[in-house]
Amino acid sequence: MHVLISYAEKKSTDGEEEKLSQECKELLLSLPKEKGWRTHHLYKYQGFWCQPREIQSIISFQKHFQASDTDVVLASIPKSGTTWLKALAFAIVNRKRFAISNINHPLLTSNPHDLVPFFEYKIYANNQLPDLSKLPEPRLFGTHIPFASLPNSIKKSSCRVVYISRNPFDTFISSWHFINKIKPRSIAPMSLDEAFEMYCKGVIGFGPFWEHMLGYWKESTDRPHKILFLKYEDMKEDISSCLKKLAEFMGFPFSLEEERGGIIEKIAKLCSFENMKDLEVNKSGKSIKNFENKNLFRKGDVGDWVNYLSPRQVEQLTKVVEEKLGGSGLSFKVFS
Ligand code: PAP
Repeated sequence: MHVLISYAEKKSTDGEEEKLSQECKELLLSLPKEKGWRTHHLYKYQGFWCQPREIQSIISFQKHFQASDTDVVLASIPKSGTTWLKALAFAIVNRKRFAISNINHPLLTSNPHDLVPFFEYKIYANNQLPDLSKLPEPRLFGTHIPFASLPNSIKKSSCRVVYISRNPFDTFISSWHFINKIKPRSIAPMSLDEAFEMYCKGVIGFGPFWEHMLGYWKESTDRPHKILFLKYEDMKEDISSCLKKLAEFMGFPFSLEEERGGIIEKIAKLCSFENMKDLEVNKSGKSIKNFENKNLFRKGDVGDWVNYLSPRQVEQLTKVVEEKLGGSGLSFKVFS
């Protein structure tokens, strides 16, 4: 009875929770919650913050997904360069099927999120048991879920995981811009100062950011054949070396002949920020959950945070980063 009353009370404030299963609604009542960035609330599920609808699809994913040894999972905390990594990985593993210079290459007409679907936003969003058997091999998937919460079949099979990380200063600024562009009208705009305080407390989708990064970082140092840990800033600085590393790790190394033919430069150009931002599909199309693709391409710079954060905020976030990541061996370049 208590559960029913509490849910009825909550329902009036949380429209986004109405479509959830009864199991999920009841689960939400037992979880810690905070004000959300673009939903009324974020809930702490298995140690990370997420939106109500994501929890339902994450539960299905955790229960039902069966990894195959050839799968590649591309993981990140939002706004770390996921779209870029998806484009690069798709171009690499499919280069025999779709020549990079082909004027009909799928990356010219589809957003990378449609070519490499997210488990939590797409595959399990409205379907507990999607049929994934017909996807071409290697299957490429995306996720923002922390390492500890991935299904066992991903952790235990020989499938590979590529993680892209980005310095927390730029990730914060990118998240703040993105959220204010895509939030529903019913949610008030979030000021930079308010978002900043939440970010420093760890309250952001899939955060705390430090736990997200450390989960994949530790696993990548323990099992380097299983997890490749990439940094956005390294990719901006030297895309060729990163592409070689990525191709080898995924089991699709470039041959000498391919390298001599300029394949690395061609992939880098096809997936570059400038090229992708100007494509019609990324200027006017929509992908995951009906989001406008144009919001996925803002500036693509390293160090844009200097234009937004006050000296006090820089000091505060520096302290958080030092306290949480110091001693882990993980560090970031924060200036361009
Ligand atoms: P997602 O988590 O919603 O998928 P994600 O792709 O991880 O977003 O991050 C978007 C950021 O990557 C944006 O950064 P900004 O806000 O600082 O500009 C976006 O501009 C940047 N980005 C998108 N595509 C590319 C690309 N091809 N090369 C470099 N950066 C990119």
